[in-house]
Amino acid sequence: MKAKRTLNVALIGYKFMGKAHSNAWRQAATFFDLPANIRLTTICGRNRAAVRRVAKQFGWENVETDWRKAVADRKIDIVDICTPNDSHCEIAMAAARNGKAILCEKPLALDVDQAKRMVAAVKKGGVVNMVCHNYRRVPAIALAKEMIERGEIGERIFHFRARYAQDWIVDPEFPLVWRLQSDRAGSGALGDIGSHIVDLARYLVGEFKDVCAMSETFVKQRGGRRVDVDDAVTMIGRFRNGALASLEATRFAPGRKNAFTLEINGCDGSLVFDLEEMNRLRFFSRSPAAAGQDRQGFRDILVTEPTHPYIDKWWPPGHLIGYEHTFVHTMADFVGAVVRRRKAGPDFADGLKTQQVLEAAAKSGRVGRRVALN
Ligand code: SOE
Repeated sequence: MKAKRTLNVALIGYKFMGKAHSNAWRQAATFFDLPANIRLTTICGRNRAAVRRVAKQFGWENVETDWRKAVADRKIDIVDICTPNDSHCEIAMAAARNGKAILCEKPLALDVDQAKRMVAAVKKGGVVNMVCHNYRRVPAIALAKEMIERGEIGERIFHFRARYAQDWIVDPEFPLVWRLQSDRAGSGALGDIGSHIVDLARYLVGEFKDVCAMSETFVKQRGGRRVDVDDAVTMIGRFRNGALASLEATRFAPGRKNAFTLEINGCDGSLVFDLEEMNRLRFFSRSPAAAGQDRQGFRDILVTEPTHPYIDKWWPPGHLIGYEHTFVHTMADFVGAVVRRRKAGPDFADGLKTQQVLEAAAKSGRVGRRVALN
């Protein structure tokens, strides 16, 4: 039996996403029969003491304060980018030049121009690459994808409707953190959480033909500094396959902590998902076989069967999984792609298409009219 190769990972970033990814690298190696061993080789961050604490907490072997050294380290196979959006491009391009496989947190970049450069770099480097849109790997979302592909809600989709709502910056006294600065984040709710629902729209329904959007910055000053990103955005759009999109991303919905819901209506049925009940998928079928004339209604699927995506690696039916498992599923699929040198969706080319929709939405908000996607 050929010994498994070992993939050395360098993680750039150590805060919220750095911790979610650290946990996921460990759990993927534990719960999934990966085609390679995973080594938590190096974790990078500017604050050595803080990075040391996270390294100790999650078992990273080495601490580095200069990401360039980690990216150039010949023993590193995978670079995992969990930094603020403004450094994604520079780090990814350096990693591609050094022949590293790259996992990059969403959104891919600050703008389309950077995203295009990242796509060109990974193409030139011939390296496996993925954008970490973890919600694609919620089992209920992966099941929805399978059901749509099997035609269970019909060949024709009419509507994709999604809302991603949070409330962490409703307080005007909340400070101007990097996610609220356009030079660090690129945009506000649009790129941070809007990128998730645009990615899911593209994944579940198809590519956009055009979009029309309106955004608002409700709190215009924080700490005496002007807020130059959107606090909320509302988008409508049309897919190339004729379906209509209604999307909303807001950080000003008191009580909604990290709530995203989606509904897809097809000619033969509908699917409904709510992240606050992430182990469930609601399904309505118009097919006569599904229910007698007076027995129609949404079926509430508990997505915990071993036949459901990823679930066989976890617990018996009815024992639920959580937000952190979506990152574990992402790492497991990414490692498979790295070892087999195949595409791991969504890759950077996907990330570029999502960035183009985000940029079209921002442009639409500025010019006050619909913007086509070329
Ligand atoms: C903040 O809005 C945030 O951490 C996003 O950046 C993540 O992508 C999302 O999954 C949770 O909320």
